[in-house]
Parts: sequence; structure tokens; C-alpha cells
Amino acid sequence: MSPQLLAAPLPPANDHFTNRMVIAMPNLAVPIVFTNQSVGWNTGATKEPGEPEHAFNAGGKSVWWSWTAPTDGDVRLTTDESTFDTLLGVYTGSAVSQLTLVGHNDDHREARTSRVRFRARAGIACQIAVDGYANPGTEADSGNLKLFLTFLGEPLARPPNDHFTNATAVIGQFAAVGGSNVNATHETGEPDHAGESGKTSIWWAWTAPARASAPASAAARASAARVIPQILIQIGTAGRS
Ligand SMILES: [Ca+2]
Ligand SMILES: [Ca+2]
Repeated sequence: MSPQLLAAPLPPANDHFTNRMVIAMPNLAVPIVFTNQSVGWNTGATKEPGEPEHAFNAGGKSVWWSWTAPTDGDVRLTTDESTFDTLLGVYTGSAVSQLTLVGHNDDHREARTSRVRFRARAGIACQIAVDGYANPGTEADSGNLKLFLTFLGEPLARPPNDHFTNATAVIGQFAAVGGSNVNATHETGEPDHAGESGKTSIWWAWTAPARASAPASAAARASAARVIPQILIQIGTAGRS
């Protein structure tokens, strides 16, 4: 049998930032709801000089897309259903070495795919990188990828207690509350909750009653000791939607 030469895989067409694929927007009525699925691969892709590390990982096999929001609105990007351990980065800017981070993520599921939520501004191009996770000293992971984009344009109905300053007051020693975090947002400077970057938090504020009878049991007294005035209780998604 004659020896066969195995050719290295050709880099994908959108390997370099300057060759990023544009996700086209059709003309849609306001408020705009838009979904898009892009497919591709990063096998044979490279990392360019000055390119940032996506989601704090060295990566090494990035491919690029560009998408411009027609109005302000909410964006959700995922690499779910990709066949490898992805990194996802979203930026603004026009040079690979001078990008401003919008959001990035390594894993949001056990499958090691990625998800980023962010607020888009009308007419501002979002530069989207999908890379493969690289363990130290190893090549970046690679394979076939899917990039899902969901855009909900303004005007959007927000929960009344979306913002910290609009926390809904909870009254009384015993209370049960409900609400919805659909279309809720993550404010500038807001921390991650329980280690998750859910991005869709809503807020309540509860003040412990000034006078309360002493709990009878030791366990109840210990619980009461942890109650301090002006505790702000929040709930938000854990990023599993
Ligand atoms: Ca690249
Ligand atoms: Ca990952």
C-alpha cells in the first residue's frame, strides 16, 4: 500500500478577525424579535497577534462573526450543540488588538459550551469570537460549532423590581413573595449571585421587625441572630435557560 499524505485541515474562512462573517439582519417590524443560527468549525483556525484571551483562557483556534443590532435590545448568544469545549467572547471595536469586552463565558453547561447575555446598542457592531478551550501545554479544543443568537429589541417590558433601587418591599415577620425575571437585566457593577452570572436578577428588600419575641429554641435563636436590618434578598436565574 502506498503511503498517503494527510493534509492539515484548511483554516475556516472566518479564522481572522478581518474576515469575520457578518450575521445579516432582515428588515423586521419594531419591536424586533430575531433569531439566527450560524454553523462552522474551528479546526485548523489560529490565534492572531494581539488577540485577547477569550473567557480568560489561552485558546488558540478562534473564528469570528460580526452582528449589528438594529435597535437597542437584549441579546443571548450560545454555542450549545457544538462538538467541542468552547470559549465565547463578545467585543466592540474594529481591530483585533484593540477590542473592548462586552461579555465572555467558558462553560455554562456540563457540555462545556458557552453563553453570553448582553445589552446591545443600535448601530454598534458586536464582534463575536468562538475559540476552543486549551489546557496548559495543549492545543485548543476544536470541532464543529453552532452559534445561536437571539435578539429582543426595545421596547421591552421589564419587571418593576428589575433594578436594585426599585426593590419591592417585603413587609412583616412572615411573608411569601413572587415575581418574574423575564426580560430582567444585570446592572453595571452588580455582582454575580451564588457564583453564577445569570444576568436576569430582580430584587426585594425586607427589613427585620424592630421588636420580635425571643425564639424559644436554640436553633431559632441562632437563626434570628443572623437577621440584620435592611437585608436585601435577590433572586435571579442561574444561567440554565
Ligand atoms: Ca482566529
Ligand atoms: Ca467551555
